[in-house]
Amino acid sequence: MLKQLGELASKALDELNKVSGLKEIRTWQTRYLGKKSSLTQILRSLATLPAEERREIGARANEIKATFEIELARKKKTLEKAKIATLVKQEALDITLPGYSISPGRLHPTTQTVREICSVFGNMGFQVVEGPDVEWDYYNFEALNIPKSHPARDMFATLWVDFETENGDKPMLLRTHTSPAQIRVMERTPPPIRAVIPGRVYRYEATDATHEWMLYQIEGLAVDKHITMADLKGTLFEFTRRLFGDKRKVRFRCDYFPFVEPGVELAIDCTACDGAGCRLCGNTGWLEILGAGMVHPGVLRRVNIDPKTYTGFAFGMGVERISMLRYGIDDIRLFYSNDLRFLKQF
Ligand code: 2NM
Repeated sequence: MLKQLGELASKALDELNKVSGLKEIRTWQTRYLGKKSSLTQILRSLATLPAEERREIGARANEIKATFEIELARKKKTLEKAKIATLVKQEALDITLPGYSISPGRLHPTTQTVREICSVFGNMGFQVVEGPDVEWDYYNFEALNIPKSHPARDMFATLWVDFETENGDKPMLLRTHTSPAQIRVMERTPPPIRAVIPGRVYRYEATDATHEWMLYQIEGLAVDKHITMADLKGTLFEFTRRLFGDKRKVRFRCDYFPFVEPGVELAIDCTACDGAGCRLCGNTGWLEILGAGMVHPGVLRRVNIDPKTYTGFAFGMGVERISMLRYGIDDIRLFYSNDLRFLKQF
């Protein structure tokens, strides 16, 4: 059998040497390495041989198989090179033609705006933190002064993952704002705290030009001794100027959020009409950018921060809304319907 193997090897390699085309090489491969080839048959029959013979013949047969594979690959390469050389010679292949260009990818407009806003606050000393998208009812509502009976729960049409059960399992939901992550930051960080939290939030509602069931928010938080409304105004005034330019006027008005007291809404004079009134600002001359306020003492107490020693301000904004105002986009659904004609403009 050893002799037979030796003859097979020299015959096969001899033939391979004479092969001159890529088609022939496939025939050779089937004949000497295919399922029905003598080599494969021998390898298959090894199990039936006595142990000593099996070792010797097995080793030799495998060695030959490896040689065949190496030589086959080498031959293929040589033939392919020769083929290309012939084509170039015949000028059938123009190697001076430029290649196909690969169009570079880009960041989604939301990602770009998130990064820009985080970088503005980063430069003012805020850390960027993230929290979970799936939250406990406690972090999303209870800890933020929104108990079950509170009418403010109507402000959020919630996507529930799990309801409270009789055996006391806690209700779970897709967070309706990024504030629960602020609670988590305050629970684990002793003041001073400066944090911004970007992330997805979810609402159970029908979509239209200004509503999506999933959107991005960025919320910020500063907790320290002696933090006042003046710090809130100064920080957010500076933020709007860095994002919208230093021509902008800024307006603060009273607003209500259960987790702050007092609460405010910040608007800038319309970027399209400079306050004269137009379609973008609904003829009011103002664009509402974000909500903010001084963190409610009840919220601080719940995370074991003493409101007699520490105070804080917090704010929150919708990222898509900011992109829409900056780029003049009139339908929020464009962001997540994956139309490249839209996405490629940013
Ligand atoms: C807003 C508006 C006002 C806010 C408050 C908190 C916390 F956890 F510190 F209480 N986080 N975010 C806040 C305050 C968010 O979004 C419109």
